[in-house]
Amino acid sequence: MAYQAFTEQDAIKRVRELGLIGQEEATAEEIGDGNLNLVFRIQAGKERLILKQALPYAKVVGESWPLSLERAWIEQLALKEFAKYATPFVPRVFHASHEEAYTVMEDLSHLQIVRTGLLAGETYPLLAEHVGSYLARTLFFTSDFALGPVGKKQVARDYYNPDLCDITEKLIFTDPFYDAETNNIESGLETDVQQLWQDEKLKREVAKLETLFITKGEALLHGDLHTGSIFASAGETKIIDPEFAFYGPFGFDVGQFIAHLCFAAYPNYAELRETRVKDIDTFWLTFASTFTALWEREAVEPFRTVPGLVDDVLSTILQDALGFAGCELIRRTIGLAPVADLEQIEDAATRLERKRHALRLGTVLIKRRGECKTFTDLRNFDVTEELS
Ligand code: SR1
Ligand code: MG
Repeated sequence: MAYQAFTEQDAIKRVRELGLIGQEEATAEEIGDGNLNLVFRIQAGKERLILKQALPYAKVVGESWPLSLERAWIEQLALKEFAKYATPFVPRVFHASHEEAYTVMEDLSHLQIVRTGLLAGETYPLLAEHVGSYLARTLFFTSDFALGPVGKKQVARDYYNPDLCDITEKLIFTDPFYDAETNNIESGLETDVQQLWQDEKLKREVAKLETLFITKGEALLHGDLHTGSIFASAGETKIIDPEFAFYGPFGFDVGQFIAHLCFAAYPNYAELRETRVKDIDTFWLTFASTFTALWEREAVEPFRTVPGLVDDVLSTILQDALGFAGCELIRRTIGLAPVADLEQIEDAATRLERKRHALRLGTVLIKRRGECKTFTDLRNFDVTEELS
């Protein structure tokens, strides 16, 4: 069937034709609050489903920013690929249509989007551990270390995702560092932003990180792993929305998640800072220990028994991740897709102070990531000078 954007009734009709619901009365609601897609929640008796359909443009900007529909197909392939290695953390896919650019999947409305939950004061005691385990498993098992050179390239063939990589290259690695139209700079931040734009050392490091993002095809990435891409409860975690999936550097997803744990402290920094630092600790320790255990058990890498090699791999992942986290902190503060963690701070002076903090923290992480060869270095890292 040729592509057209669905209405609520179209969505119901399609899942009925597929036999995913019966003839009973059904309702559908468009609940998409992201930047790119339509998301319908369909209810028929006790059955609840999600139908997600790509639009041929970026919803957040409008039809002036066309986008390939291919991302919907890539997203459902990635969900299935990730489910092989991290089943408990991935929503189930029931059906996908390449032509009509939609996927029908498990409804997760018994869980909450993590960013929304954290803003409402919710806690997710297992979140950091779950995401650490999910990333170690999905990244390791889609890499050369597990698949070998032939197997990895066979998987990588499906994840050529130019439009979505272009968004990331522009919105994360380029526009925030120039006076670009897409930027969204709050009044009062102009001096800080000018300083950032004049920082040639920073731009030099950002350019290197962008090159890593473009060229270092180590593993199948989620590609947009922020707290709005995660559903959770106290005991369960599901990672959704991998439409930005492509073969990129191990450190990219790791760094994005670290950046969004930092953002999650800003609504109440004095109270939340320590908890979020502990979350980053737990996340990294779970990631590193799971990755190391998989390496020892499953790696097909001929050099896998060389002492210290896996530690060197993890050291590079950490340094790359800190640089990517820095870029994400900066772009969500002054770029096109801001985060509620900062925007919902009601007091203007506090909001500006936290945004300045995010810009400085991002800058320090990018420029000084090379000093953090181990996580202990990061724990001992004195950022007070730059952040005072
Ligand atoms: C035009 S899309 C803007 C942002 O939304 C997505 O979630 C990605 O983070 C992208 O950079
Ligand atoms: Mg998304």
